[in-house]
Formats: sequence, C-alpha cells, structure tokens
Amino acid sequence: MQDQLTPEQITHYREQGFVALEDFLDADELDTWRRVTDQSVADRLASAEGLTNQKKEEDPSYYSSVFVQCLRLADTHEEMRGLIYDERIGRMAAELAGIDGIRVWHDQALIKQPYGNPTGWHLDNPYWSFHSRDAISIWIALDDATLENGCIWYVPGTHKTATFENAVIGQNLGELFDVYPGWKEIDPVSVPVHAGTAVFHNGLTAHGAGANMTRHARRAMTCAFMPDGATFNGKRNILPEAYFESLTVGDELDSEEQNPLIWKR
Ligand SMILES: O=C(O)CCC(=O)C(=O)O
Ligand SMILES: [Fe+2]
Repeated sequence: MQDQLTPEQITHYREQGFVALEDFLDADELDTWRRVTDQSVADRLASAEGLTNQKKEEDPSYYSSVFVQCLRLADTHEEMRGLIYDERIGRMAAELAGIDGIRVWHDQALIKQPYGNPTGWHLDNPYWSFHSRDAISIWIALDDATLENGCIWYVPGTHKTATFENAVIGQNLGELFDVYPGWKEIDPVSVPVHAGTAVFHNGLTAHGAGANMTRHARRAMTCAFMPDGATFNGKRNILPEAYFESLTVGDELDSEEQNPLIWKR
C-alpha cells in the first residue's frame, strides 16, 4: 500500500475537495481487496439483512440499479474488518483532512452493475448522523473506472461553499444544482482511474458517477470517516435504535463500539 502523501496531494485535496492516488494498492493487495469484497458482498446478499440500501423505499427500481450497495461489511466479515480498520488508511484520511483523530462511520461496497444507472450528484455528509466539514471518504477502484463504466465526477472546490443541504440520489441527476445554483458555473471533473487507485473526497464535495454502459461490473470498496468529536445532527441514518435514542443534537461522535477510532495523532 502506497500510504505516503505528498504535500501536493494534500494541497490538491484541500483546494479541490478530492484527490486520486494512483497505485495505492499493489497487484497482490488488489487481488485481496477484490476477493474479500466479492465474498463479503455475496455473503451479505445471501443473508437476512440483504441489501443495505437506505433509500430503496423512495425509488426502488431506479435506485437498486444505480449500484449494489452493502454497508458496514467490516461488522460481519472478519477479513474485511482487517482491510478497513487499517490505521494507515486512517492516518492518510486524517492527514488530508488536517485532523488529529478519526473514526470509521461506515464502509460500503458500491458495485455498479453492467448497464447500471448513473449516480446522481450529491453530497455525502448530510446523509449521516453527525456533521463535520472534515468528514472524508476513501473510494478504492477494484476495476478500472472509466467514462464508459461510471467513474466518479466531482465539482471541484464545492466542499468550501456547501451547507448541509442535499439532493437525493434519484432519477434527476442534477437536482443538487437547484439547491446550489452557483455551482452551475463550475466545470465538473471526471476522475477515470485504474483498478487499485484510491480516491479520497470530502463529505461536502459534490460528486456523482456516470452510467455503466458496459457489460462488466464497476466495483468499488469505500469507507467514510469522521473526525473524533463531530456533532450529532438528529438523523438516524444507520445508527442502532438504542444508541440513536441516547443521543441529543450537538453530542459528540465518540462511540468506540459504533464508530471505533481508527487513528489518533
Ligand atoms: O460509486 C459511485 O457510483 C458513487 C460513489 C459515492 O457516491 C461515494 O463514494 O460517496
Ligand atoms: Fe457519495
């Protein structure tokens, strides 16, 4: 794993709200991430819990064809836990974000199937139960992600002006731009990458992905992180009921059980 960041990469992340790190995984590591992701997704889909796709009620047939989405695989799959809870990844995320302590919010596999729908423009952090301007995700390409099969796109710099208003990942790809009309002036950037590349993005950077026009899956394994001490915003999202009920808006993210500290300076 190429876990050293250059000052240029850190600057790129802070200015643009994302950065792609080519050759993050070597060939052996890529094989492992592919195998463990495929296995844990297959196990999850075969289990009672099944697809952990939060918005299937809203628009079931469209959303389920955006991607196969399985959340918190590290909770149920030991090998995935080993991959996700790698303190080198936590350190990199914290260095990019410029924070001293970082917790796992959730991992998620995002498999855009052959002929899959595009991923509508959205922000990540507003979906989650805690707010922070320094939330950050890693998105690891397990296949080459191309313009043809649905690589990620970003609207550079939007993490600086985003509030926590959002759009749903629905059939109207560009709804987010009605929420933030000023962003229509900024050219979106596509980020096609080779398998094994890691792309980090801020939880408030506008992003989406194209349709998969090919007959092969575009697999990605991702993980969202939040700073230690991010503040509860009242949303349940994926929180277990008892923990959710125990929280008051403004409480700090500090649950070792639900959101382990992956790295601390
Ligand atoms: O993989 C995709 O299509 C979307 C990725 C995304 O929205 C994310 O990682 O936050
Ligand atoms: Fe996202």
